[in-house]
Amino acid sequence: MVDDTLTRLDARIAGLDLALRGGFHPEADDGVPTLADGSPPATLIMVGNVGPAIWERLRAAPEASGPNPIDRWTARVLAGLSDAVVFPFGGPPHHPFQRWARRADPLLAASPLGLLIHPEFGLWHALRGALLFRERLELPAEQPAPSPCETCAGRPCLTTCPVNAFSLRGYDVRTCRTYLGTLSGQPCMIQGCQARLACPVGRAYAYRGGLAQHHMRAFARG
Ligand code: B12
Ligand code: SF4
Ligand code: SF4
Repeated sequence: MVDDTLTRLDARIAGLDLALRGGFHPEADDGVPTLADGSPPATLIMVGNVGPAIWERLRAAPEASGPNPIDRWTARVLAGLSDAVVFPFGGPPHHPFQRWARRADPLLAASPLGLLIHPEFGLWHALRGALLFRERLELPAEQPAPSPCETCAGRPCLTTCPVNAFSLRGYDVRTCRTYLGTLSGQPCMIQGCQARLACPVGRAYAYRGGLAQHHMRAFARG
């Protein structure tokens, strides 16, 4: 049975255009920080966003003007929902959010781009915060599924980048950023990363317009 706390949290988070992305009971080697009194949290619940819905809400938020609007908005709206909250930003050192996200949701897998892929949402989701609870909450049992990458014909994410920034060796960040500063790089700046857009999975959730451009501008600034 799913815990009442989770049911209430789910409604609260959905009302913010965010989504609960699973949870787990941390072990010592998960690297989850302790609570303010030094005790280890018994439950971590991952919060993220799926698709572009978050953008309209952000545009209306007081954080819309000024630096890092998504991070500042997230910090405000997630405060007080749990015994502690930690964020993917603010490092280095960075909390291992992708590792935690895979522990929290067995449907997630690493894609060749370094992003986690979900069988429904594809590459179009992000991690916004991890809610830590002193209590051990009852979590739904999720079953893993094969990664869509395993059966992907042609792996277009690896062949679409005009400057071959993604390869099986990893992501050449410098080559990508340099290209984004050129005239030819403007389709990436306006529509989003062409390699990410080439993925056939979860296209209905792809970031569009303002959200795509916001992320690209933030990334290009470094
Ligand atoms: C540093 C960082 C970057 C760096 C370096 C990535 C790298 N080569 O390692 C740079 C600036 C290049 C980067 C870029 C992007 N990033 Co980034 N990044 C991070 C950050 C803050 C820390 C990663 C880290 O070092 N973790 C510490 C280690 C110990 O944790 P880990 O979970 O075990 O680490 C994993 C990652 O490092 C991952 N990884 C390895 N190589 C790459 C390459 C890329 C491109 C990515 C995204 C991840 C990745 O593999 C590790 C093992 O699982 C995370 C947030 C976080 N706290 O995790 C976001 C994060 C990984 N990024 C994310 C995203 C979406 C991006 C971008 C696609 C978009 C953007 N934010 O602008 C871009 C890619 C640019 C493009 N062409 O579109 C998302 C991924 C969501 C998902 N679906 O998986 C995260 C989780 C942020 C979030 N709020 O959701 N990123
Ligand atoms: S294009 Fe294919 S290999 Fe690349 S991320 Fe999408 S499903 Fe995976
Ligand atoms: S943003 Fe453009 S240049 Fe950078 S990796 Fe994606 S497709 Fe390549």
